[in-house]
Amino acid sequence: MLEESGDRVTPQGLLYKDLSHFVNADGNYIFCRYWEPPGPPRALVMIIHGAGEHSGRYAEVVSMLTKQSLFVFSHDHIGHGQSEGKRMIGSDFRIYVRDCLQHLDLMKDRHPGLQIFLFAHSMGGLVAIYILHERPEDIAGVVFVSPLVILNPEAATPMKVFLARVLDYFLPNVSLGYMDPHSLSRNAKEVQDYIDDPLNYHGPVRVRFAAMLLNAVTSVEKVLPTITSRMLLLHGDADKLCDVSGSYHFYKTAASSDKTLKVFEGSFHQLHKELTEVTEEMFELIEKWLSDRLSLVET
Ligand code: 9JX
Repeated sequence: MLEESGDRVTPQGLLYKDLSHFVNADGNYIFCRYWEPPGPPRALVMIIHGAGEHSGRYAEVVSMLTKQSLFVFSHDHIGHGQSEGKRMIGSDFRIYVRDCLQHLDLMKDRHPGLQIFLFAHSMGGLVAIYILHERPEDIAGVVFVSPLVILNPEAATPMKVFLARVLDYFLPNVSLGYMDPHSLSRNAKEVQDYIDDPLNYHGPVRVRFAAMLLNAVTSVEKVLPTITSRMLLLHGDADKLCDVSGSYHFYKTAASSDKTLKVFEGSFHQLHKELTEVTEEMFELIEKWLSDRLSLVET
């Protein structure tokens, strides 16, 4: 794989041959990150990032996980961060899922016998639900942080949904406006960090991308009752992007016997970059949830 990379460069101009990557089924180069724990790993955790961001935004989550002797890995979705692909122009949501499964298989082969957990945020949560649907036996459990299950009903009014679908046919590149990061966290420093990070997408939301997400959210409805995996669901009840009702609905609908939902009062979307007390509490919860399940042998 590596010798094929030749002179292929990331959107930022770095050579892929100098970076961790894999080549997906369409021949696109996907940028990967790996964080090894100090000792032998107890399990693997795959981080699945959200729309418009990238795998480098999980440093705090990563250090919490590697401290627990977990081997963490992730990649930038196509069209994101240091991976190839047009920026935030989704052709098909299944490509995100397919590429994740490829990376998962790669890591399963490299670390046979280790359990694999997922840590998924926002749109990454929607990707994770589809992964669970396709490979329930491969995943030991999932931590969902503000998963995208239902779009905020105020943002996605029936009229806007209808318009997005019609426009998608004629004008897929039309801008629907910008996402406001100030509405996603109460922590001003985190908002500024997000704005200053050039690997995030700072352009407008295009019709094509919104329509793709709408379709993926609509289709997931049938998938939810088929989910049987262990899961920890974390969501802020003041989330203006992915409504908390999505997590309530997922919690009620999933067939899992081991499921936990924790709602953070007054918190916005970006729980792992929220006010310190919120972020600390959620990290403690995740640590405890994972350590309680690490020793469990799959039944
Ligand atoms: C985005 C839709 C979900 C159109 C985006 C402080 C998502 C911080 C931050 C990174 C938020 C993570 C999440 C653009 C255009 C559904 C504040 C869209 C969307 C659409 C994700 C990840 C900002 C947003 N914010 N999101 N981030 N994103 O999946 O770290 S820090 Cl429809």
